[in-house]
Amino acid sequence: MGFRNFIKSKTLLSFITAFMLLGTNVLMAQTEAAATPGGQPDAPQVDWTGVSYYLLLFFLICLGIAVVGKILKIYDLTLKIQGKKGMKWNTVMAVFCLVFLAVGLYGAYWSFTVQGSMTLPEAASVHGVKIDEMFTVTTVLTMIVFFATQILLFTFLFNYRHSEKRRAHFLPHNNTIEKVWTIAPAIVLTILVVFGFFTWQKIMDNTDAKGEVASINVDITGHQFAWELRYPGKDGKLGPKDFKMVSAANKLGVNFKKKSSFDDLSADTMYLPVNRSVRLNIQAQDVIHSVYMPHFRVQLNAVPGLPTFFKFTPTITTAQMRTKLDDPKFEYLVYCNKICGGGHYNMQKVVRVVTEAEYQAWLSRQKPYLTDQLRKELHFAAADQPKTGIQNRLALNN
Ligand SMILES: [Cu+2]
Repeated sequence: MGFRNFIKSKTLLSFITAFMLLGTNVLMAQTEAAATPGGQPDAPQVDWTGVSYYLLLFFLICLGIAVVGKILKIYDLTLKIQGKKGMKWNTVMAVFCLVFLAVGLYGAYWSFTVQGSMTLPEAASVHGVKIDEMFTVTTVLTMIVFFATQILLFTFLFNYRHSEKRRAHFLPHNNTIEKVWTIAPAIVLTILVVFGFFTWQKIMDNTDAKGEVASINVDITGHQFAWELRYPGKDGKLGPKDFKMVSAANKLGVNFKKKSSFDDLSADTMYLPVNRSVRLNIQAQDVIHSVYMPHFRVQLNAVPGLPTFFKFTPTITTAQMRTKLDDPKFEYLVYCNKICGGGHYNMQKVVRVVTEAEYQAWLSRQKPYLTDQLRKELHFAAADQPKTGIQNRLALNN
């Protein structure tokens, strides 16, 4: 036994030593990096010393609890040796249950108040408000169940702890109870699912409402690792695409056999006019990406070979949101929300919601997708097939 304990304490000691060494190592590496003139002191760093500190603290607390437990056990034994009754372990455990309930409920309260304030600002789109409503309803319902069941569970454990004066009642089966706890959650869940189903159907409804101005079509294409944007030109139509036409100058593979392709514009920032319906045409060129615009509660996967779209209406301009959040640097962003490879974290673009006038002014400044280089490239291609209409049109444009 003695030897075994020795081994155990040795393992524990080497464990603690390893953690301390790891801590100092990382600390030294960090000071070194900060001292190097070429180092980037501003870059966010994971504070591993902090992590090992908390792990150590956790193990120390466990050790402390174990020591207190042993002391109580010895106290208990001495009581028994003296011919006394010994400790009431059931009462100790029951009190611990109440303590656990109080600490747990405080933890839940803490996460609501502290982390709750880190959630997204109010939805900046028409359908986003509905999604938020659904989220609130689900959260309120599940939280009622959470608090009720936790309080019941731990107060029952406390109230009905072992007692010499009480006999437990044996209840092998009760149909009424079974029915209640099966049917009640089934009804609540069905309501939530049906509610969600109709909301999603409304969001994905692609028909224009009566009297609504036609949606603005914006092409968003994901590839490793960037989003490419294409806006329609004066005709309001986006030219069709063909993956076989993708080249260095024609990144998206726009088909220039169609007239509608010629006035298409390429853009670096996604500008959207406020209160106008936008239809994002979503595509991917290599792996699955995901268009994610959290402030508008928009997310849809970009799947290679499967064009999808998402129609929504932004309601709050960037300027308005900046005032609301009291953050003059605030920008809406479109992210990629699928881990699509090494550069995934960098796959984002700024989205600016502006007034109609600002949007038109911005649109007039955008460069055509059909660059000089692409014209040259197409001209060569057209020369091989003299019978296509492209050559003539290109000749006119040149
Ligand atoms: Cu991606």
